Amino acid sequence: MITMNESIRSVESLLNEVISDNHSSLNEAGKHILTSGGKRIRPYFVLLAGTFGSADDDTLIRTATALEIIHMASLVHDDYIDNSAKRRGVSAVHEEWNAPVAIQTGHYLLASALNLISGIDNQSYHQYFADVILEVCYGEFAQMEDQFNTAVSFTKYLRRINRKTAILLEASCKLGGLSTGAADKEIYHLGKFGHFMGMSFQIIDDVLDYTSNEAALGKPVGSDIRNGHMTLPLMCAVKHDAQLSALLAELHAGQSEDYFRQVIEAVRAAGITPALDISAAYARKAAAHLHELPETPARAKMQELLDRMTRRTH
Ligand code: 2DE
Ligand code: MG
Ligand code: MG
Ligand code: MG
Ligand code: MG
Repeated sequence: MITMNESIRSVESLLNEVISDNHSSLNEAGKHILTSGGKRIRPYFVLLAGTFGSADDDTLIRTATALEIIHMASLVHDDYIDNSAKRRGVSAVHEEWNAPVAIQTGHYLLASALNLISGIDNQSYHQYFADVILEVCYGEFAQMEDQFNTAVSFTKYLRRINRKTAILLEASCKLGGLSTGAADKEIYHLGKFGHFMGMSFQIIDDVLDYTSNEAALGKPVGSDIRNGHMTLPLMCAVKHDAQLSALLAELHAGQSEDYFRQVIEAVRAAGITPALDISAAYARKAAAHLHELPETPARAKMQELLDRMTRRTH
């Protein structure tokens, strides 16, 4: 079995190989997102989870690379949908080029990922990837349906973030185990770990949208409420602040900057601590599943990444 560093390099070179073809603008837009400094979280977890089994490096590398490309595709489309001009400190594809290039780049990346997966001779893999991509799309649809719906429930919010974010991290951990023939019980705990980490992670993302700033985060802040997305910090704040509920009755897309500033202030005051508590509870659940796995260096690394991801402040 190849080492972790070798595996990371293999993923990186496969990413470069896949995202280079003869269509120059697609190629450039693909490279733009590829080189914008992503943390490669999903590939990392595929590779770490892969250490719990022992076989087939090729499947593992393909899986890690494909999941990163699917993630990249979803971000290119997400930034266009969210009208978000920046990602990782550089301009989003629809901003650097235009909307048609962003739409096409997302499709191109998604097709490239599927092309990679088709090289894995296992029908259940293909089905699993299709299911994951469908869930991400359903999560995004659910979010669209609930846009500007200030009465959306906690349950719906949790279901939505599971679909749009946690499912891909769950898949990363589970597929790492599946690719290398880990025991069923280990695959189960890897999947649960990924799921709970993903829930914690997206709640932090939703908190940072209220608390951080563009320079630190590399993407615009305050965009969820401007786009009419009700997230956990807002939902928690509403429970404690009757004035905020009254304010939300006036929420619509064209509201004034002063209005959005008032909402953001109210959420900062009452919604952050409870949302972070819920995120921390998910991180603890993730850690509990991690501790059901054999105590290895990879497990320690996964714990370290969990801590870093779920305690980040920007
Ligand atoms: C990020 O949420 C969620 C990303 C999922 C986007 C899925 C789309 C469906 P955020 P940030 C667009 C298409 C799927 C494909 C092509 C696989 O809170 O704050 O908007 O980073 O993330 O913008
Ligand atoms: Mg977004
Ligand atoms: Mg979005
Ligand atoms: Mg599309
Ligand atoms: Mg966000």
